[in-house]
Amino acid sequence: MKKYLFIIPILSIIFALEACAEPFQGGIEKQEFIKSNRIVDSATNQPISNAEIFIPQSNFRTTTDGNGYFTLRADMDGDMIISVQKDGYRPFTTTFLKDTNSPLKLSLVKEKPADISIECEMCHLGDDTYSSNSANSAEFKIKSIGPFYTKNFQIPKGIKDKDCYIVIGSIIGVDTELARKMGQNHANSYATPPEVFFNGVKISEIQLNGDNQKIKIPNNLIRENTENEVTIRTGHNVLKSDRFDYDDIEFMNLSFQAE
Ligand SMILES: [Ca+2]
Repeated sequence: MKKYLFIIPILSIIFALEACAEPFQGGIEKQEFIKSNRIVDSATNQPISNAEIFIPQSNFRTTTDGNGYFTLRADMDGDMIISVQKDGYRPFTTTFLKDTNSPLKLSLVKEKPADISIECEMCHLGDDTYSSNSANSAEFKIKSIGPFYTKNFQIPKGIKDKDCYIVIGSIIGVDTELARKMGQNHANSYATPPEVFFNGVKISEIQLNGDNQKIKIPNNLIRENTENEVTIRTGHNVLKSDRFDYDDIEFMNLSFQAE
């Protein structure tokens, strides 16, 4: 046993030297982040195998192994949205911050009968012009669909007396004054907050970037057994005067939940 204890430090030194010998490529050091991350069931804490992980900004996909582990082999040089899908569970997104050093442990919540997924894709709102100091601008890879997103979806009967929410899985790029105060961006100016409308009535303003933002829907706005409309309109820069500038934002995983 003593012999092995001696060998391990030697091997460590050899590996450390190997790591130092990593060649520079085109003057840029090749960097890869390899992390052991895990996905579990929020109620039982049991690992979830074969969950699909997707990072739209880098087009990176992987799945969890039999013990719920997954590895990120992406050049995570900025804050990015990680999306997780698994049958029987609510679609899940989380914002991975570039200075995150510890492995991720993500908890998925079982799908409920009243859950309605409105949008799984990542959406970019704005005009595709933004400062490099804008929150998360380095991650914008998807072309803008314009200043607003709108979608109709059916709400079944028997929902009206429950607590109903529009849930935004993750949102990045919001450049409000509050987001700037909280250190989420370093832009010189700021923008009005994105607004959320339900059946034509404004129900919320989004002041900050982040995950799992739940917006309560007033029950009198909900139409049962027919189509309902949700709209997200991005804000605009308040200090620029030479041209109208929409705030460029991205969101992913929009759903309706009743509890
Ligand atoms: Ca813009």
